[in-house]
Amino acid sequence: MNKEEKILVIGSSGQIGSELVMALRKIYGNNDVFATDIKQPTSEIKKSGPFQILDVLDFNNLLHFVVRYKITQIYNLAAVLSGNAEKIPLQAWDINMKALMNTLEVARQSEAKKLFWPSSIAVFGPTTPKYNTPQLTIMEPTTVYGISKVAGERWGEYYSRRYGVDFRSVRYPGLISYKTEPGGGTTDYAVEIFYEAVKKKKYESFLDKDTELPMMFMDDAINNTIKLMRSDKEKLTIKSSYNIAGISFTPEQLAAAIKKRIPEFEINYKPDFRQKIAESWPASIDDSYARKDWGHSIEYDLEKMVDVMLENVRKKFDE
Ligand code: AKB
Repeated sequence: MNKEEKILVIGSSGQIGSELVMALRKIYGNNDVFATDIKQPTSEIKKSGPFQILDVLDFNNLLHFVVRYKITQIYNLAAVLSGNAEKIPLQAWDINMKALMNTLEVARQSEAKKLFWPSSIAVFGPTTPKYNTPQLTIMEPTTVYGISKVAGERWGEYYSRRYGVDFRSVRYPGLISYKTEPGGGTTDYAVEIFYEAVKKKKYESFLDKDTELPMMFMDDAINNTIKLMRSDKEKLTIKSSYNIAGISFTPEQLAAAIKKRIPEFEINYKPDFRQKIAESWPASIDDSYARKDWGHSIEYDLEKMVDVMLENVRKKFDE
């Protein structure tokens, strides 16, 4: 069955894409996973299989690509993240929505019926229950990124019910990884801190010390994303996007875990505009639907994640 799948990853040079492509190539074979982006990819992606510059905003090119390479599944990871989107609200809305609508339409018009699109904890807002945030609850986001994610979830469900597009999605928490740095998110502090801890032994956090947010190590995010995409469609009761939980912590707790391993490490706090965004988001997530429907589970707790991050960020500086 794997042999017949041809997979297109849009946004393959970003934080998620650069790891997802390699994981998919292990499963489906190097030549059947097509990496595309408007930026150059990592050398490992370039060397291991097909990569092409492709702009998801160009509908005709996208459709042509999908038909030409007989694509059966699309992962569309292109997005302007929360912090950056607040600086260019209208542009961010246009990019995020057009990127999604183009892939939904391509899925409708082609054989690439299975579509993954990432939603986010940003769909929630200050009126949402903050702890153990339920799957089905109040969604009144205050950021343009969050508004685009709620709208995107609705459109995904619409295309699924009306046109039979096999739309699948998770609400990612902050993702922590070392291969490619994130860009422009509110949860990015939890990645930056490792680089600064290794390089300078100090970090100035743009979120306050007690701002608790849901996070997840990238390996868990990738494994669960692929698990969702390989699950039986009949088992999926949520047609929009699944809550998935990883680990929740504050900047102070993360700094303490780093200090245990780097005793000289110091942190100070200088909250900027992203503090307000973070305060509007949940602190922890109830992912019981994802666990029950398709077996969502995680392997990395805070301690294990900090060990792996420090080991690999150190290696990067030694290279
Ligand atoms: C962001 O901070 O914007 C993202 C997200 C939680 O979706 N990491």
